[in-house]
Amino acid sequence: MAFLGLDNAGKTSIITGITQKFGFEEEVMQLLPTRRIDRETFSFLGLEFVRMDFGGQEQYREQYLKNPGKYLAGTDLIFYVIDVQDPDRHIESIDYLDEVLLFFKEIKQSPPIAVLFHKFDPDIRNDKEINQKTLTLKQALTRYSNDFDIFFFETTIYDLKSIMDAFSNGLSLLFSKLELVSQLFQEISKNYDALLIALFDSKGITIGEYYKPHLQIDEKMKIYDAYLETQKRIIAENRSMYEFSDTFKNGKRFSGVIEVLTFGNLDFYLLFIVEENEENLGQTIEILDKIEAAKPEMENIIYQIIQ
Ligand SMILES: Nc1nc2c(ncn2[C@@H]2O[C@H](COP(=O)(O)OP(=O)(O)O)[C@@H](O)[C@H]2O)c(=O)[nH]1
Ligand SMILES: [Mg+2]
Repeated sequence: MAFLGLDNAGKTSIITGITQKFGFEEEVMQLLPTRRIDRETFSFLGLEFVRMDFGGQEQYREQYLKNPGKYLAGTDLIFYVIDVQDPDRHIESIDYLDEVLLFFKEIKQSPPIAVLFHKFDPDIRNDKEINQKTLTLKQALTRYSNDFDIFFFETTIYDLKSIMDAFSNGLSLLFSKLELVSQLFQEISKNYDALLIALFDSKGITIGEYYKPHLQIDEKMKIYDAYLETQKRIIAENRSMYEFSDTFKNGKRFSGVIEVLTFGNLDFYLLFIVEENEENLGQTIEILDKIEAAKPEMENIIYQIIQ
């Protein structure tokens, strides 16, 4: 799996964000430019992956493109990062992607490509010009879709969920069975009034997820933050289940339960979120019952995925 893009696009920051879920912003500010390629291995669903951060300075780009067989061949998944706040370099960025994809076409490989429109910070999310430029980029990129599966994401280090979503969705392209998880959650959510049901691996990568369509982006962020906080506690206290509740910006409260599912040496975290109902204090117990009811099917699917 390769992270590619121009220098300064934010590749190393994204990887740092994925790797260290907590307080990574400070660290990112002191990053030095990546020289050539940083390799790191990690495992997901029991399989080993090599994550490669390709330094994006011109001299390195030339080097990869001169000998792409050495650097790029065999890549199973590409994350291509574009800085939306630097439109002066968009053409340069597209040219680079062009050359990379030309190489893959020549060797008849077609790894899926997740394009990350990065630095889509909360304060510019509604910026007309940036949105327009991003749209133009997307239109330019669709010409690759005959030869490659290409997916778009908008990310920023100020919203870790946006980065984890892009990464999880990218990875899920390599595991066709992951769809089953989200499908199951959708089924379950019909029977129970859940705001969100999600399954994460121990690193916070989403295996599957369902949420009510009306759930706002800041509500999702809030839930994810609460989830990360709780997951930390679960690990610190060596628990197998944890209940928590918190408040959205609009004052509404939500309750959550996390249950740890263990398969061999792999831990998974099942998250169930419902809106809190003050008149019904027995609700948490009901959620627990629902999770219990859904567990056998859940476990069955995880078995299929990690085989
Ligand atoms: N505003 C903003 N700055 C970012 C974001 N991600 C990274 N940066 C900054 O962009 C610069 C380049 O990041 P870096 O990860 O080194 O880019 P790389 O060369 O692609 O690896 C650094 O100063 C980061 O702090 C983001 O989402 N928003
Ligand atoms: Mg870098």
